[in-house]
Amino acid sequence: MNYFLTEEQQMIRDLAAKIAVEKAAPVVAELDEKEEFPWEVMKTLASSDLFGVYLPEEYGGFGGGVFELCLVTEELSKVCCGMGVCYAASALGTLPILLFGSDAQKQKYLPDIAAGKKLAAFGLTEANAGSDAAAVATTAVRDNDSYVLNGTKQWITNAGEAEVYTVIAITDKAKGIRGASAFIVEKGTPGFSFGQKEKKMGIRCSATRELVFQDCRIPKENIIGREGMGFIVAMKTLDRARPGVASQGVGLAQGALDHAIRYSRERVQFGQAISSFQAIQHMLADMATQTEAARALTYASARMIDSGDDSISREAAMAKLFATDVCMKVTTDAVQIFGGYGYMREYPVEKMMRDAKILQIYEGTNQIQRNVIGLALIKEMAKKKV
Ligand code: COS
Repeated sequence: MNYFLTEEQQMIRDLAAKIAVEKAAPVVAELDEKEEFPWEVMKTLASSDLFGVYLPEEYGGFGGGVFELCLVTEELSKVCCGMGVCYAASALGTLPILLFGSDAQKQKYLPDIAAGKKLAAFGLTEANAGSDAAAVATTAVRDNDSYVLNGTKQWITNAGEAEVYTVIAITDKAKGIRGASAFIVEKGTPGFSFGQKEKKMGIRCSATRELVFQDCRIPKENIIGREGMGFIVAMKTLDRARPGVASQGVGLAQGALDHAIRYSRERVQFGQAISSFQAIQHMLADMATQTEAARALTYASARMIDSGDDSISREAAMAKLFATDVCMKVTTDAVQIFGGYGYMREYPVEKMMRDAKILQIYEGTNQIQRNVIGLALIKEMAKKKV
């Protein structure tokens, strides 16, 4: 399908695809097995200026937006969704600064992030604050010119590898949701440490750890926006990051579909390639149609965000929900087409199916996405007063 990419967008996509095929593909299985962070691939993305595609030119970026971010994420995820998330999660951690940071904060942090010299990470989730993002218990107490942070963030992507962390903490418990604030915390700050690397089902090359704050003192200038804005910072960040998760789903689904088509042409049963059977052709047709529909929705939501439209929660949630449900189905069907071989680690679709599952869970479960969409529909109708 023609999405009428500009010449620059085609160039970005092709460059990301080249890196994915030449640098990522040869090490995918090994890094998955060893659960090792893909630093070499990240360095290649950095030297090719792909970390700054969504950042303004004045901070060393390319001047694109969420759409460009999606293009790169999709190409990486076609080959390895774990690498796709290492890249996309850095943008998730950067968005609070980009959307709500002061000019001084942008000057200080964005150029290194755009150059890929520093990765970022986003710290919202806690043991008791997952879907219920407002239940955050980490505190930040003002003490003269500092804030002192205490608490533990859980399952933070890029934790330990990233240098810059945007963290949501409570500054005024009595105010509930309006008592949360967002902060920038740098790796190496005394009182800030990391938990053990988590052992995961999929996306195993990506790093997932706890962020542990024990009397961690940061300068008061590290608050993002004002006290009390933390929940809004988090929600608006997630709205703009969800097409990125959708594009992980689109890329991963496309990668699995490509493997399934190739395999069906090679595999001979009953004296002919299984691609000649209508049962297989119909499966491939559904996988391709669903993947393309997911891509169209993802691109449309990203373009809507980049147009500056502010009410995009529903569309971002739809893209994330649809693309990641499609991805789970397509990767499962790819394993089915491979049959017994698909279940073996020797073949790539086994990992792809494992990787797909997390997409329905992180950055808001697909049940939460349905809540967001449902509430938006009801609110919209109430506004129309019909
Ligand atoms: N943009 C702007 N404002 C938003 C918003 C958004 N997307 N979502 C909510 N808000 C505002 C609401 O308008 C409301 O403000 P008012 O009180 O002034 O009306 C306030 O925030 C509270 O909203 P709400 O009552 O809907 O909050 P809930 O506690 O019910 O939670 C959900 C809302 C479930 C949508 C939220 O907690 C969520 O997104 N959870 C999933 C979190 C997540 O994605 N976690 C993954 C880990 S991060 S990688």
